[in-house]
Amino acid sequence: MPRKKITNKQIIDIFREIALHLRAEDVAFKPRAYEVAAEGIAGLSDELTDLYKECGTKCIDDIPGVGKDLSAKIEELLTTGKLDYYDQLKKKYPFDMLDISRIQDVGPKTVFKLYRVLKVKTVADVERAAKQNKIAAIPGMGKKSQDKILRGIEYLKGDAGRRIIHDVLPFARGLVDKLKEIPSTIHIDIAGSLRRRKETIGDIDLIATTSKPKELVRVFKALREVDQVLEEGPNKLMVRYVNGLQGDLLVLHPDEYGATLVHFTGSREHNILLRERAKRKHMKLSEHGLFKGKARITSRTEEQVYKHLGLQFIPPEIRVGADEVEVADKKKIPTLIPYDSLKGDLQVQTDWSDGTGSIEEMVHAAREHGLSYMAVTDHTKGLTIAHGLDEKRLRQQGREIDRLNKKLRGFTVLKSTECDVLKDGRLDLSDSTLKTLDIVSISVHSNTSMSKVDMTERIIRALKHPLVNILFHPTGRVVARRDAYELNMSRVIRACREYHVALEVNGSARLDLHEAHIRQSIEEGVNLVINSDAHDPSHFQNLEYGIAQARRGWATAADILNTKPLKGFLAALKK
Ligand code: DGT
Ligand code: CA
Ligand code: CA
Ligand code: ZN
Repeated sequence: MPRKKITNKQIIDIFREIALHLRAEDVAFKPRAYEVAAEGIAGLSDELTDLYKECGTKCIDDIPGVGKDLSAKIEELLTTGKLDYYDQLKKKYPFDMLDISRIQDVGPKTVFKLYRVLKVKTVADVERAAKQNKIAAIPGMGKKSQDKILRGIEYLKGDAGRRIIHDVLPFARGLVDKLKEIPSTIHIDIAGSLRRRKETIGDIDLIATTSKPKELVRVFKALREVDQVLEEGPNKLMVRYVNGLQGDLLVLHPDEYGATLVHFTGSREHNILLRERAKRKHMKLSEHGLFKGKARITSRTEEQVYKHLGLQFIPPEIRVGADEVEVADKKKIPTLIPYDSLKGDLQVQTDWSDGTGSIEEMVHAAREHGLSYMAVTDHTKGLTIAHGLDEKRLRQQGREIDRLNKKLRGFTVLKSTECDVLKDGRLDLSDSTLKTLDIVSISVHSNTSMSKVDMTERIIRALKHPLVNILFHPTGRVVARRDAYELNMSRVIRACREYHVALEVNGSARLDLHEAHIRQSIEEGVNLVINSDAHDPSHFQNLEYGIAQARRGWATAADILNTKPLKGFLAALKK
């Protein structure tokens, strides 16, 4: 009998914490399995307890990325409310591994060390220890690390409560789908930062119109995703969801839907620009509608609102309050790259290194995502933690890809690599090996705290290499977790143009390039690609976030090389 209902969020946190412990102990492969399963669960719109009630173990096995071993652990959590393995772990290591390791550059091993030496159990303990200069005194840490940790803690505080979009969008779509099923619902849309596809989301904003407001509110409150109603007004509800996020639901009149959707999509800064513009045209724009004097100007759709204001339609992703209104005034907003327009993915890891899927499994998943080509980019030997490939295994993999391509119809696997850029800018593989590949992609994974000048020189040296085609996750940042390394991006971008190297827009939790650099790259005429950085068959969904990121950087389909079919793509990539 279940002792208490366990939420998806709790299971996710337990798995993520276990993964960190396993990483601290250098256990191979297993940590990844826990992380992938946690991501799979994060993508569910239903609570596992409910799913389990409906269809038992089968529903658990259906979660993307969950294998046999972990499926049994999930079942244990669902039926008993706890996990013996985890409880043992916590008894032995009673500190907040998950929280402390959220501090930038504090890996699981450092957390262990801090606990062993200082007996710190929480982020607050770590902060106190740092302020008392105790971390600087630990051998191998020093004042620099201590300052970094303090900065990291500040960073965390600033971002508290926000979630990465990957964990929020699938959940919100689940809500929308359920509210759409009510026959009296006319519109139901995601608004706010989530509609703008920001990297992190503070709360989920939903707006709806309906012929039966009471019915909508009743159904919404009864959804199993809704944990608690925090506030209830005549047309507005504020709730807490089972995943810990807050959300607003607004129920509106259909005549002003366009104006209200504009308002609640934001951003605040964009809204201010629109309002100023309305004023100059002797109109008034608010959440209640668009008015000229006392007269309401019909604004059923957002398109109508922008049109009345004499503006070209502005896609939500670029409503940031910068120059978008000015550009829309001149009708110069480009057609942003459409979702679902990618034909290939140039960064896919497999079980040859730290991925969970075989090459064939990844091909299968890529096809299901509508792709017709994919590059296999396992890590190289420098990255021992990810079981990087040496020359011999890479050639062996090449032969397997040849065999596979002979079998495949309408799909091509490209031989590639995520070749590590060494500390001095040389590459981790020999030229003779790189020559056997279709595409050479490179990235930085180690020695990331170099000076800005050194890091820039290091990367530019690698870009100069005549065989290099793509620079992966160029700045090293991970959203809400890790800052970019010190880097002169303007110089990197110019070097990419000079040496004809494409920059990656990475759709995983990295979301690296930053949108400002995407825009800058496009202006400088640098080629871009959007990749999933998949480490599991379920990760091709990252492509959507990569596209969102590219749209936020004003990219059109023409700016993104992998919108082209294979032949055109390879021709454009070629030196
Ligand atoms: P978040 O939730 O922090 O990720 O960011 P948003 O943009 O979703 O912010 P939120 O949820 O507070 O409000 C949703 C939208 O509603 C926001 O983008 C613009 C609009 N809005 C809300 N409050 C205000 C306000 O006080 N002034 C203006 N101009 N707009 C507002
Ligand atoms: Ca919001
Ligand atoms: Ca809100
Ligand atoms: Zn990897």
